[in-house]
Amino acid sequence: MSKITLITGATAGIGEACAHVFARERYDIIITGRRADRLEKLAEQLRKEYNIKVITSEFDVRNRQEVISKLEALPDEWKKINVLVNNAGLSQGLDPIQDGSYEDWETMIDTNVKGLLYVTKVVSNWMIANGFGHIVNLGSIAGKEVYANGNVYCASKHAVDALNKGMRIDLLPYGIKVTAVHPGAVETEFSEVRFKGDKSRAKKVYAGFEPLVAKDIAETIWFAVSRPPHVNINELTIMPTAQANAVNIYRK
Ligand code: NDP
Ligand code: 8X3
Repeated sequence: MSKITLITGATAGIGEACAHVFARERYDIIITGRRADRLEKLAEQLRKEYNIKVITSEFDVRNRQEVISKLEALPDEWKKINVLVNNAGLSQGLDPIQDGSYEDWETMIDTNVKGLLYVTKVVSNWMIANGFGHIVNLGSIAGKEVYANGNVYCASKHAVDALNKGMRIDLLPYGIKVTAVHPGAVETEFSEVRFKGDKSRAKKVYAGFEPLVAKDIAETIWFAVSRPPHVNINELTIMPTAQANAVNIYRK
């Protein structure tokens, strides 16, 4: 088999773009997410376009038992994973702390933090047994800075930042690389999800400037993954040229 990458949250945005970039680079790919129809459609497209092997695994990263059983059910030859892209994640709401929804908070923490941990535990053990591997964690500028009403989403991405640093230390003796990519504004389904389907509010987030697109992030991840064996990119922050930090965006 070729090298293998497992991408969580490949049904949209950055995860889907990563699937295309890794397929172009001749990796066989495991794509995961909750929307089975999208996974099947993407798998077909990747097989046709790049002539690589693709398998799909439908699970919700918040469900620990499901994560473990679906991953353990993968064929043994697919457990020789070279690259894990911990991408599945989301924001829900943009409210001051006193008005925040318990449900939104739990969804973000369960997905962005606990989901990433569940997948990482299973796959890092395979990587240790295999003697190779590279874990790429999707952080955010929200994991480096805090902005008004971003409270819990920012906290969840600060947790990813800490976990990225922690797993890099813990996996050091095994030669496993660990990288975080922290993007600013990327136009995907992210804001539509954050605003629970309100497309016009989501559109305003990216109005008046040129945001990043998912492919920009996928190519950056590929840059990190394609460094020579002795080089690890610990972390990397990537912003639209029109965005200086979490809050300063120059809009025309
Ligand atoms: P999208 O909404 O376009 O894609 C999110 C992906 O995550 C989907 O494939 C979705 O799949 C998956 N996902 C969400 N919840 C779950 C779950 N419970 N179980 C399994 N999969 C899940 O957003 P992006 O591509 O923009 O986001 C990808 C990552 O990048 C996230 O971690 C996000 O926080 C981060 N990021 C995004 C930025 C942006 O501006 N867009 C900036 C910085 C970081 P499905 O719904 O099918 O399960
Ligand atoms: C997504 C970018 O600025 O909306 O992580 O938090 S931001």
